[in-house]
Amino acid sequence: MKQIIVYFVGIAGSGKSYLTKAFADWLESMKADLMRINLDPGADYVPYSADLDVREWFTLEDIMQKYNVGPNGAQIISSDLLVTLIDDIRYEIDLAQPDFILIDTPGQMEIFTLRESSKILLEALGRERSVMVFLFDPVVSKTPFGFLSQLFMANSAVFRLEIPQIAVLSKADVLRDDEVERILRWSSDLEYLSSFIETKTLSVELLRTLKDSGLFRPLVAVSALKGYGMEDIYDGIQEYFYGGEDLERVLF
Ligand SMILES: Nc1nc2c(ncn2[C@@H]2O[C@H](COP(=O)(O)OP(=O)(O)OP(=O)(O)O)[C@@H](O)[C@H]2O)c(=O)[nH]1
Ligand SMILES: [Mg+2]
Repeated sequence: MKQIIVYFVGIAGSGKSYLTKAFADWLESMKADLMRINLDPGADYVPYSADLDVREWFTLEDIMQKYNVGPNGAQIISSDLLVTLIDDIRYEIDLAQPDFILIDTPGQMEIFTLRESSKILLEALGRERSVMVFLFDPVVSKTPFGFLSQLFMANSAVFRLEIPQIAVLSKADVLRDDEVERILRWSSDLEYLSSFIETKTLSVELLRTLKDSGLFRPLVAVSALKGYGMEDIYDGIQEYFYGGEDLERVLF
């Protein structure tokens, strides 16, 4: 059985840290060994107890002071500094030998998806055993164009990181049932989504292209708060790495 690394990626405030916690708790209840890694040096608070935390090395605040830059500059510097931690992270993983390594990525998703250092880190930890959970923000996803923007962001993360993706509708508990249903249907039924978008826009053509390229993925509704959807994430991982084989037999 191979170790699996799960990166939680999504826009600021989309629920990455809480989902890291909820999925970790769920895996633990299934008796899996895991590590939780916080890669966000700007986090004031993380809701889980991190087994490895970038803030042990530096925080955004430290960097702002040391380099005399504002928060955005500090984000970029801290992202570049991540590569200096690779050996330490690898050492800790080798020591603990967990089944799952859950990685909570920095608040601003572009810091993680667009900077070269993340790709170097991902490569060093093992691309072939990596998967990302991409969180669609529930409020942004409520409107058709908001949903589309999230879809493009999700795909930009795939283009950049080049690892498989499980797309989830985060914090689904904040939406009404009919809203959840509609968003899930947008993600699986191109014609239905098109009917919400004015025709003659580029978007409809773009959607077809995305669909033809296999970049249109059905969303899974999850709630870290209520704890649902964890098994779906797990099943998605299972599908990617074991082609539908019953992972429970392999793992637990
Ligand atoms: N209702 C509800 N609220 C949630 C859920 N998950 C997270 N939240 C809330 O949403 C806010 C942001 O959640 P985080 O997990 O910190 O989001 P994040 O993507 O890690 O945020 P940054 O790292 O700051 O960008 C917090 O105030 C949480 O309490 C959920 O499943 N349901
Ligand atoms: Mg966070």
